[in-house]
Amino acid sequence: MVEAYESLDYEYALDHDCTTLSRHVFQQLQTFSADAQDLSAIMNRIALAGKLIARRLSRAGLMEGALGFTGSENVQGESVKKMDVYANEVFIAVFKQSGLVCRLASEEMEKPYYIPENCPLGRYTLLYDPIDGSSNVDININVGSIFAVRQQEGDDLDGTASDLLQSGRKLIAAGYILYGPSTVLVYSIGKGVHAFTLDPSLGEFILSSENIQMPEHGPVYSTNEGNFWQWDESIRDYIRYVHRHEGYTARYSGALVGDFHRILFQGGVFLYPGTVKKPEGKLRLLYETAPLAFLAEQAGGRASTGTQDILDAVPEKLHARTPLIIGSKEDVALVESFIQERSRQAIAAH
Ligand code: AHM
Ligand code: MG
Repeated sequence: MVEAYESLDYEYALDHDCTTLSRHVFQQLQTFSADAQDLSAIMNRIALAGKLIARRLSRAGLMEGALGFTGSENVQGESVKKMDVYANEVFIAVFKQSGLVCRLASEEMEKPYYIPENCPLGRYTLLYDPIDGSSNVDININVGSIFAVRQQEGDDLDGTASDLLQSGRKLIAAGYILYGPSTVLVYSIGKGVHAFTLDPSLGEFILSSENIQMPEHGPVYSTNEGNFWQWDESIRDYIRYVHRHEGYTARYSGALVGDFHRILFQGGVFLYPGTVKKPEGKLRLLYETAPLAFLAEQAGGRASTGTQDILDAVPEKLHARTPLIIGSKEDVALVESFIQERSRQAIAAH
């Protein structure tokens, strides 16, 4: 009798240990169709990129030339770090041989990178931010990679990738890899949000949390309050509100992936609003805000620009930016209520 119970325990433990990412994708789709195989293979490639980046990050402090700036600027005019370049190239390298992805569009590249030999078959585009929160890299604090997958529409013969200038409702998968004390991959293919932890002894991402549900409210508000002086009055109203009410706590790491990860599990809200001078804010729609909005909605949370759902926002160019308010439903609605109130007052004053 005792033996029988023990063997059941093993069975459970092994099953848990063996839920790899590709197996999970097939389980979710309940089919081995060509589309399911593509998606599973794409997720596997993303996981490989995550492992390569995690490996380099874990030894970067001991390596010559792994940390610091390259001395050049990217298309957005930001100083590029050596890890940004490495991680960007890792994604290209793992997808070059895949036969799956025809285009890669990244925060670090002015134009999409085409892999023509993949295009007849692999009509997918990968959108990604190779290292999100790169100011954290040199000081050994968490960073992430953000990704999203879309089906290519049309032939894109002129190389403008104009089909990407549509709303985030077109995403078929999205997620991120968080390089923290452990490496965690979180993804959704539109069937809930699931987290996998990299088991270094196996070299595999193993399922660690399934069907994650974001709490409807949480104590955390996460924003760079150093920007207070440049914000619109409505955002200042919200910050004054949390300063004056019990039950709020501030958490801000400088890496969106890490801040979002906390909120995904524990609830709360992350804000990167626009400023009076730059109303569109800092974060990029295609590579940062839309992929995380896809996850937030899948987990029962919300993501808003302040005036519309992030997933409804249509970029006017590849590197378009949007303000971001993302997290628990109630907390996002509270921030929006301050924005609505100020706009009502502005209309009434005219
Ligand atoms: P990056 O992708 O170039 O690193 O920029 C995005 C990052 C986010 O991860 C983070 O939330 C934000 O920029 C931090 O910006 P700031 O330093 O202005 O607070
Ligand atoms: Mg980023």
